[in-house]
Amino acid sequence: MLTMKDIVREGDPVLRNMAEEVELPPTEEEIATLHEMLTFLKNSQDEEIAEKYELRAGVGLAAPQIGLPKRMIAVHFQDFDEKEYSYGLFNPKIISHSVAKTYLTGGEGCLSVDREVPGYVPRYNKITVKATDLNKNEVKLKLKGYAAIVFQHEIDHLNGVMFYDHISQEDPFLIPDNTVACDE
Ligand code: 4LI
Ligand code: NI
Repeated sequence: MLTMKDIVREGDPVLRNMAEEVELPPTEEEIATLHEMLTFLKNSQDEEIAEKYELRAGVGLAAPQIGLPKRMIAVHFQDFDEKEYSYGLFNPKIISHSVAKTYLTGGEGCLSVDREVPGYVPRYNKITVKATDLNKNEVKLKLKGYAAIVFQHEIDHLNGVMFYDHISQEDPFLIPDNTVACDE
């Protein structure tokens, strides 16, 4: 089982490198790893399990965060209209996005970052993601608001990008034009 000791922390170059595409169809080993990443997220959100294994809660995890430079992400959360998102995805790609942006009013956290970084992280408010899921099926997901933020945060990890790269140096709480708040 994956625990916090498996999570790579900032400073490790794997978090700053471009991850490699997964050759399709994924191997059974790659599928098993992605299942483990999804289980980590579920465990991290289960109060009893999280306390027992000292897991920090997360809703998303990218393979580079466990030291694996491959284009794989897991997400597990509900958005505010109770819609469930639970996916393990290979080669996720943003194929289109809105002009309008959004940001989490509480800022963003990351399992690989053991400090609070204050500021708003502007992201596209709507995105369409194409990927291959754990059943080896191609999926196309239309996401907005919180869901769009979580997927963008995880896909960024595949490109060596950290959330704080998007925070304005001059004013961390600057809200760009055409940007709506996202409270979650
Ligand atoms: C316990 C059980 C306030 C502060 C509000 C906690 C179950 C922050 C928000 C959770 C913040 C669950 C989260 C992310 C933020 C903050 C991630 C709590 C886990 C809220 C997820 C990837 C950014 C995702 C909204 C510094 C580890 N997650 N909160 N950001 N939750 N969680 N991110 N921001 N301020 N990070 O962290 O999984 S996208 Cl579900
Ligand atoms: Ni992260």
